[in-house]
Amino acid sequence: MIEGVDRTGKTTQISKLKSHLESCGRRVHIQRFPERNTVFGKQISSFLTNQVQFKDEMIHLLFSVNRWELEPEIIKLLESGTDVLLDRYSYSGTAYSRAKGLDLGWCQSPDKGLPKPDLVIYMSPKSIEELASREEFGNERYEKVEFQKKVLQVYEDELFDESWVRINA
Ligand code: DGP
Repeated sequence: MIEGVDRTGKTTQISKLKSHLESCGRRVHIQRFPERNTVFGKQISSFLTNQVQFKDEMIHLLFSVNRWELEPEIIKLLESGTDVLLDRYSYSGTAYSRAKGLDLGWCQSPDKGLPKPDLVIYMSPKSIEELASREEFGNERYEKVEFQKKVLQVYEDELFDESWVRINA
């Protein structure tokens, strides 16, 4: 699983990891979250592009439901021997909602029971200001410097665990 704030290069790094694992002979599938092409993913996409409004609690639950929507598929892939690389997962769910002030335990609860990752790769930025200068920053709802700083703080202070692999983003 790869985690981190917006524009840290998660998607680029995970596709490089996929190529590497495939060159070692493994079968690999990337699952990106949010997965926008599902029933609930479409609602999330409309929210992120500011076409609809949802209460903080509602969008939090929708993101979690989106992970549950894909859970059977992820289990099936794992059982068939395919490596599943997740581009964001439950930690994103907590980081973004916690940054809005929702309770930590409440944020974690709806994801309880989802498959756990074997490894968390965390993309660690030098500063949010540097990320904000990257291409396409600012296109979606959460891409605001002050908000991203809060999300980063949650990753660093409340979620980061010694078992995670920290990569200089
Ligand atoms: P991405 O496709 O990785 O750029 O993610 C889209 C946006 O949604 C990004 O600003 C991060 C945010 N996001 C991703 N997962 C979650 C989640 O589970 N909950 C919340 N509230 N936001 C999320």
